[in-house]
Amino acid sequence: MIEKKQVFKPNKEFAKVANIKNMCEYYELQESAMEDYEGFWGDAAKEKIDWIEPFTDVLDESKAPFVKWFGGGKLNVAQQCIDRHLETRKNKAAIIFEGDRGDIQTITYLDLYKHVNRFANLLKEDFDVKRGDRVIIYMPMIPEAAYAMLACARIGAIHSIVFGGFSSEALRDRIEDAEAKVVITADGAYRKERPYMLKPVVDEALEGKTPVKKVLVVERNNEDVAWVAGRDYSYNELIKDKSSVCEAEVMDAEDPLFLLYTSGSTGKPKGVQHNSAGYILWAQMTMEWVFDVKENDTYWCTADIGWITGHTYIVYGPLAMGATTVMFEGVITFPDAGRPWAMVEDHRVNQFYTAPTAIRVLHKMGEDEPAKYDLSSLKVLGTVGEPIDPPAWKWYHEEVGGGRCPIVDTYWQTETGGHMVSPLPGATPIKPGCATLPLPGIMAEVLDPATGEKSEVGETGYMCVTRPWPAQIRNVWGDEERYITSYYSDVKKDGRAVYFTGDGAMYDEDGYITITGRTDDVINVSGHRMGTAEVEAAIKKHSNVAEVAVVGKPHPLKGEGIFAYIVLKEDEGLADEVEEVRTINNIIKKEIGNIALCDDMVFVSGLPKTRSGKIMRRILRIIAKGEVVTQDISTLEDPSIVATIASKVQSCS
Ligand code: 6R9
Repeated sequence: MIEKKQVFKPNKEFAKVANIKNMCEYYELQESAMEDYEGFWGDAAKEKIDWIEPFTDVLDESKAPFVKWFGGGKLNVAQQCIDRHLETRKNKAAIIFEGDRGDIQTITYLDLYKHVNRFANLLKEDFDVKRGDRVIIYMPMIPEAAYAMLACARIGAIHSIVFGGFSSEALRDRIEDAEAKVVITADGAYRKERPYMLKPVVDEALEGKTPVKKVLVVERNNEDVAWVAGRDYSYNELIKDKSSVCEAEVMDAEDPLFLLYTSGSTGKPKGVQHNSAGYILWAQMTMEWVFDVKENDTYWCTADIGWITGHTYIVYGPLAMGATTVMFEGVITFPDAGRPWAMVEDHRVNQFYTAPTAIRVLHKMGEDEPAKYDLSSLKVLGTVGEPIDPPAWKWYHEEVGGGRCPIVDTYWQTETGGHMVSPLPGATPIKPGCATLPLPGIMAEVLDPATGEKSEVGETGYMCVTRPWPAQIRNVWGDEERYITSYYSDVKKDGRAVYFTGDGAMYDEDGYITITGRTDDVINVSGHRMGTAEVEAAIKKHSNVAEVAVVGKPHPLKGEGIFAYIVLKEDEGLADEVEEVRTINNIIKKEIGNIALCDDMVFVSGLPKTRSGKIMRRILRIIAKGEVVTQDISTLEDPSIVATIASKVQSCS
């Protein structure tokens, strides 16, 4: 077993040519940001972005926590990702697509330019999409999804991608909240060599009153789908006669680029709003620093574009820096757990980025698979989404990375736009399971919420960011109050509200940061955020449910599983419970999607509550883990309920 304390120094050969070569360079950069914050970011923005008009102001904090970056600057993010590369990279692969069934497409930067412009013209001419309009993208992992994103960026429309695993109700909620006028979808796609469908989910989501006027359907699996005349249009038909030239809209630095809905501890998912310049700047900078991607490298991130990782690290970041990004439609364990390694070998992948949950599954299903392939092209391995446990780290490092590739454990969130705390592969001595240090320019600190002071070594504190950064969330779509209460109301430093991530964290003796997990009612299932309140709201839709409390429980593969305690209105015994589980699962599938299905559902006679009626989730978490409740429960409304619940859970497990 690798001890957590073991330190892995960067490979000297790698460091020599890395973008950041040693810790001195790192500290110099970070100190220069501390000394002259606006100078640091202003220089970066001047160097990295092809401005249509230069910015006149770096950071405006006058309405903090609502901030503005690069005021006066004008740009277009699609140009930053495509046009500016045409001079030197027009025949370079921008996207290498591998389909579920092994079909491959290589899309050069020039191809990408044409596809995106045609798409943009289609949206403008046939769908009347204008600057500032919201466009929902509900798509499989196919190149057209990336074209759709960039086409929106090109004409100044705001896209909001909804993960293809979300249900019609979840899609409807997001459409309504964003007041989207267009949905871009596909008939479906392929998973494990079988077609699956998306269009029917869109049809359901648009039943009744909806702001959506038109639906664009990309044909991928050519299965039959229902068609609403005057609303549904075929992409493959409309795109045929579109011009491959489309002038890019001149956008302000702070014009919104996209919304991405994510779970919070309360209420419905929040529309995290990212704006143009700051987001694309940081997407590009972190690609260069954290993955150390070089001109001839091929980079692969296994995420889905429905999550922030797919936005920043499949599409925007790699393309902004002119890299080659691999996009994969399929399932990484199909046809067997050698699939990703076969792909690394085939495409000579240099940087591979995935989630610990995927590593655990690949390890379990195919411990010896990596050895069957030539993985010598790999230079950097990355993880994201949740803490990585030592056995998974060790296997990833030794079997996949051949012991030579640094593992960058990247800590960040939908709201942060890009990486926040992460090793730099040529510089940072790495400790397994530890996200290490804030990236240059990022003032991430672990604070004691009571005092706003830095936490002591070994004490869990709150993971905060004490200065605004360019890629930060700008607002919760249409809800400024929620932006403040969600992120700027828990911690103050020197009397000023600072950004709180919702995560706990801890410093070690070297000042390294280890993320200890969420401090709120958000659970992390396979690296995806799930709000307990959302799952509870879905379960409550069942007419026979009186009360419900959902908590996270450690899960060997998923990181955390979903555990629901349910009080039924009429409890008619065990036979009924089986039926109720089925009914509730169906409701969850309809309201949220399969990703929110509970791992455990236990029917109990009551929930532990304080006298003021607050559910004691802490106790429920302890019982879910199978541990003994040792804390004082005498103040509960009905202390005896704890033992009753615990014995029910024991009998179910
Ligand atoms: C990028 C992404 C964010 C939450 C975050 C934290 C957890 C992400 C992590 C990590 C430990 C890491 N998280 N990266 N925990 N180590 N390297 O995952 O965004 O879906 O918004 O989730 O994921 O709890 O707050 P998002």
